[in-house]
Amino acid sequence: RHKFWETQPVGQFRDAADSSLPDGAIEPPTPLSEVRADPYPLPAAFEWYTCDLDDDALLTDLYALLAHNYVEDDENMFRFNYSPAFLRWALRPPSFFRAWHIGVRARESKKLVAFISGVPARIRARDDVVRMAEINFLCVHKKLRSKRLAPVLIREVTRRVHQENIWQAAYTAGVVLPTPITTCRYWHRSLNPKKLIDVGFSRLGPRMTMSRTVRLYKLPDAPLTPGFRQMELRDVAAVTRLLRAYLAKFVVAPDFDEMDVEHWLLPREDVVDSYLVESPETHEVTDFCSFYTLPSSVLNNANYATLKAAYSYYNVSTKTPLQQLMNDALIVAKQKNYDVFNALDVMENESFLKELKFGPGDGQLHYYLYNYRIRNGIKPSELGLVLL
Ligand code: MYA
Ligand code: JJ1
Repeated sequence: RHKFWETQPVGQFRDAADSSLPDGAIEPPTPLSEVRADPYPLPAAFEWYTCDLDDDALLTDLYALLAHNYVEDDENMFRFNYSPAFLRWALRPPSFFRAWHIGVRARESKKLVAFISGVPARIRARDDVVRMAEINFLCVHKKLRSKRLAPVLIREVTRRVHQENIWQAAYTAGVVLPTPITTCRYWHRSLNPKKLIDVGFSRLGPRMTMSRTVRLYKLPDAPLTPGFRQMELRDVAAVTRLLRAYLAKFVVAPDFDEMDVEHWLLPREDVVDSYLVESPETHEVTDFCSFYTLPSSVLNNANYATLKAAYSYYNVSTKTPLQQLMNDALIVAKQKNYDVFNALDVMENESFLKELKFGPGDGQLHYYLYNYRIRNGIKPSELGLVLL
């Protein structure tokens, strides 16, 4: 059934019932001297091309490859449209490896036709902190689909990760592969219901008029919680403490240090937004919320070319109730002109989704680990990891 995935050290569907297999690495590391030294062969018309994201021309080519060929919804109405600034941010965290930004070009025209990337991360599974690669942005040009290029890209990124003495990876996909550690649902909170309905992202509910719908989703003009403000550089230590203590509650979560928090959570315009609550009395940072910006192209609509979507990222509440904190996140997203606020049912998100008028989407997101078994998997609420 899965000619490629059956050969890989991942949870196999046939082992699902076998509870004797232990948690942890599926196969041991091999000596670095035994890691294959040269790239896997590609069909003759193509060549490997390690991408330099400092190069604006390359970044533009990568942006265009993804904007035209990356993930769509099940009815092909929308396609993710990651911005160039977002791609630079996502692919260059602390200690990133340039060799893990892997392009495939046509030898003749030099056109970029496929891509896969990894970035290093420390991810904790139960009490085991593991160095992993986070694999993302796997893309093959529409005209080159179903030619078994994806397995070559995956083998090549695996080889380059192994060369750094890293033997595990984390990734997400909209498709079912052997074997998810958990399956999450996307939820959506309308901020601009009229546009969402006009582009076919949502529908007018039964017995609802447009004006009733607009009123239903109305939000205050400004955040309500006293002390709610943007995160700044001086907050990195406090946010790291809050986030580390919070993520410790989950079965699988990143192990963030201050450098990671500075990279992943310090606000960058139209890429990532972070807010916190600083107590007006004690000046303590007690709560934190964040979202990243990922627009989607609207395919085949005469009136609109893009949807501006915010995606819930990491949120921590110790004093402000999570629901109130996320309501303020919705308010600032609305102020900033986002059309929709999206969230997965990970961490404690279930506790606010319905109350804040999120509705379930038609998309799922499956989470995977490579060469790491978690017997029986976990629930979305036990997952403390959000990939971009
Ligand atoms: S998920 C986002 C993936 N991208 C898209 O969905 C964009 C639009 N689609 C495409 O560009 C293509 O359809 C892709 C497949 C490139 C997805 N993850 O070449 P093929 C398997 C893993 O003939 P194509 C993300 O970025 C499929 O089951 N495998 O197919 C995370 C089959 O294998 P098998 C996938 O459609 C990526 C084989 O590929 C996926 O032309 C994590 C068919 O190949 C998928 N999303 O190209 C990658 N889709 O026969 C794994 C299909 O066995 C990382 N397939 O069923 C693993 C860890 C590596 C590092 C390890 C370090 C230690
Ligand atoms: O965005 C998604 N679905 C939308 C649009 C559906 C259009 C028709 N297929 C959706 N809208 C309903 C919203 C409504 C708002 C008011 C309240 C009720 C709900 O459901 C879906 C997620 O739901 N997105 C996708 O399908 C995109 C792909 C998701 C898989 C991503 C793979 C990630 C790649 C790895 O990095």
